[in-house]
Amino acid sequence: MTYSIALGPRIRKSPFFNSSVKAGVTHFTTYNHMYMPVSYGDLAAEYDRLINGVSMWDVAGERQVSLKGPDAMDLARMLTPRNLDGTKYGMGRYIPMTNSKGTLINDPVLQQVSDEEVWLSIADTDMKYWAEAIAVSKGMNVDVTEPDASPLAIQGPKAVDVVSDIMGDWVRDLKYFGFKHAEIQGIPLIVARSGWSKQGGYELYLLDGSKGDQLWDIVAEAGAAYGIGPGAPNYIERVESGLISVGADTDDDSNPFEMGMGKFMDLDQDVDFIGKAALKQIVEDGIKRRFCGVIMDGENLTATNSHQWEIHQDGQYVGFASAAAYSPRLDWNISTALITVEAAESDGGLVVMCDDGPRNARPTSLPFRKDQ
Ligand code: THG
Repeated sequence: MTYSIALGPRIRKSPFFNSSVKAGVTHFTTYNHMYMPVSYGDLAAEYDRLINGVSMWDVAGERQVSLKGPDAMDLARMLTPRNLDGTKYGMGRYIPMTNSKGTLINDPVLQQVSDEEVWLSIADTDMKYWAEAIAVSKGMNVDVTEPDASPLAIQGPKAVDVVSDIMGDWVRDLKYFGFKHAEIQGIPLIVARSGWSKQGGYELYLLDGSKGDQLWDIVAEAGAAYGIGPGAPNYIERVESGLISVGADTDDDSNPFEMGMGKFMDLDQDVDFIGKAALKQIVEDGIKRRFCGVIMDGENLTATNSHQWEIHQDGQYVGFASAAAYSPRLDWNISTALITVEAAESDGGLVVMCDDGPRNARPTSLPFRKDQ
């Protein structure tokens, strides 16, 4: 059976779309209503470049939601249980966002880009409408828009060399999630030390969508000496590293505590953020599930899962596996999973209902790779 997803005007093209096509993209997903590359046809080479070299990714689908105006920071504080005290220009922060039930609805990187403007670099849910609705309901003086800003990620151990060759040695001094406005050959950018991998790297936020191909070429040329090649947020590496993908790893009941985000939560702050009462109740009742890893028996997985796979224990449903893959570095079949606390703390006896049949499995903590 062969089928493909059709292209059309309702889903947007990234400023790097033509460059990705020229570089040989074979598979897209959609992310924030934009096509986003997921493969260039050789997953083993893409994984190897990320682990050992350097890789460039069109992640323009990580759209920005701009909160702009005198109440921008107050609105940001309403949107997250994270305490935003001390936030300043140049310092990004990873923030859980919750609804009134305490459900995790997004997990963006927040950047205060100027005195009265905050950007949320969102995962794949419609936070622009949510943020505007909250602002309107609270009578806040803030404008919520999607700015012309499109991240191009450069990831892997050699990313630091590529980006310092392009931008200058100052990028070596950026702290994790640190960022700064910059320009290269007349192209306005934000340069951030971030990216959805644990291999280190940068994100160049293109601030003029008409210059995507030009920026792509600059990075490809500077990276040639280091063997750069195209890639995409890497399925296997993100599972090894335990990075959260909202929507894939979560469901309509997932709260930040069960997702392991407790360290980003401050329920005692004065701010009356959305979900505060529900989250306090969740803490009082104790969490019922835990985001963890599972290691599965059987032949090496040759395909990833296209939907969440049920996990059973003693014949009972205990949760689901969300991103399963064979890890070449660990030589294990691994998956992220959201399962009952009892199942997560058991020694084994899990059964994952994979597409090719049930596999015995055991739980483990995240990340799978403890050395990073
Ligand atoms: N970069 C940018 N925008 C993004 C992502 C990104 N938007 C979508 C998505 N990724 C948002 N989700 C995440 C999830 C995890 C991380 C960043 C964004 C991440 N987490 C580290 C971890 O969990 O170990 C660090 C968290 C911390 O310690 O603060 O990096 O990647 N622009």
